Amino acid sequence: AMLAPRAMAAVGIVHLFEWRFDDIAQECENFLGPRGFEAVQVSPVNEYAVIGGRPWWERYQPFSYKIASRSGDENEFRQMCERCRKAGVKIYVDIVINHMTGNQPAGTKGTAGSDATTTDKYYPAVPYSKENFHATCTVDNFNDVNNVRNCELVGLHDLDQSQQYVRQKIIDFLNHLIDLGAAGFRVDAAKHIWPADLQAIYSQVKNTVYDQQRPFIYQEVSDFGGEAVKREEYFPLGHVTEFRNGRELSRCFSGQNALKWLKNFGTPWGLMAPEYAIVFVDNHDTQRSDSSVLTYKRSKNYKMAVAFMLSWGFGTPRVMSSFFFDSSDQGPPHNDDMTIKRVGINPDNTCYNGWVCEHRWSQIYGMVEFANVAKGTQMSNFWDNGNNQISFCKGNKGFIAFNLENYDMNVRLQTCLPSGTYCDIATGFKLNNSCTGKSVTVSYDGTAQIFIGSNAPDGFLAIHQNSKI
Ligand code: LM2
Ligand code: CA
Repeated sequence: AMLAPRAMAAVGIVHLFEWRFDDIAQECENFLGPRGFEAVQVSPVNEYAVIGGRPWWERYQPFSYKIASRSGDENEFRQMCERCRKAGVKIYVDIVINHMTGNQPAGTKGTAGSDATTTDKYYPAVPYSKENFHATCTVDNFNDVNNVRNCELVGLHDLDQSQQYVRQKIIDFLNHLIDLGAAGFRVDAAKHIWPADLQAIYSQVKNTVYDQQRPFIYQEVSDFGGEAVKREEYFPLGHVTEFRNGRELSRCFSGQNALKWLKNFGTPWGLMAPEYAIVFVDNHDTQRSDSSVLTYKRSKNYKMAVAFMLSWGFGTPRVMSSFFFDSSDQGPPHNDDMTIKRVGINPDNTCYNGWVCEHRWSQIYGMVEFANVAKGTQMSNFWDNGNNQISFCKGNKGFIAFNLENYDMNVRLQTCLPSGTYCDIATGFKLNNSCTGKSVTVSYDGTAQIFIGSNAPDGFLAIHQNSKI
């Protein structure tokens, strides 16, 4: 059923990985807008190489800046931006501007039907030719900034963004996306592009038609320390992806680091300052390539990690929304003609047709609401059992507890909430002023008996101002 339009500030980005534009538009209207999601990250939208078997990663091999992808064409992109804007949801586009394709077999076409001679670095649909690229060498030395930024990342032909001609092609592409309704950009492989070149490009990009503000820019830079490229170089330019967030939270919520240490989670752990940080548990790369990162495949621990991220309020959170996969190259669910399958929606909000839709799990969208409610509050009353049970308050608006022990948690704790009965959004949700899950009674002194069984499917309990019944 359609929900009323929201009346609250929105928090968080959801990456609708490989979704079709028509499905995204519908999702903005029926789900994301009403539930307080601020923005959608869409997979690359410009023309890219059609690669045999249609792996997801073909989208990271641009052929031109025409808007033509497996998600839809330019017109569908424009309509999606407009429908999402009306629903209060921004569209952030994943832009691939570091490189074009690797060497592809002769005859390979782009998704708009363009030709290219990839072995000669010739892309007539832009047009780029080999003098617009760096000389061929391989990124293989992360101690050398010149190697990282001027050589080819996994064989992808590396553009020379110091050339005014190349900059202008990229600027025109970004301004075209703005004209079509984009409100921001995820800058793919930003680590491999000189910050001064990015600065020159961003400065020529116009304000959005979404709200006449600067586009929201977040740059893909993984920095675990010890490399030549530092995340700080990108702070003057925009936001930066914080990979340490997912690594540390995955360690904690898979039992490799006690939850009690989370008391000061953030910059003391080596994370960048929250005003720059895009935080996430997994992304489309780490969910395939990093087995230590929690994903939908370990759903209980994953939901706990995502719930912690959304409750803690550090940085700008991004939620991953995946398709099921068995092998790392596997592309999105598709029909016989290789078009991407529509996202099927079940009555209980979950998805079918091969889509995981983590953002439609009640614990996750429930915690997005928690994040909206708790926005701007301070954390207080951090409690732990000395090991793997913790709880804390967010102002007098929200309370959350986690149990990762192999025994039940049953403790009387301070919730900081006004007295009353609250619905635990981990086990259910509010429905016509009653709760489909566990109810929690907060007494006049703000305390409540908190029970989380060791075998509970979700391992946390969360109540907040809007879950009062
Ligand atoms: C990213 N962030 O900075 C993306 O998040 C990541 O998904 C991209 O790699 C990468 N940068 C480049 O845009 C993916 C994928 C790679 C894949 C590339 C290009 O993880 O495996 O490389 O996209 O499609 C593939 C092949 C690789 C081959 C390369 C060039 O896997 O073996 O290298 O194409 O043909 C010879
Ligand atoms: Ca480069």
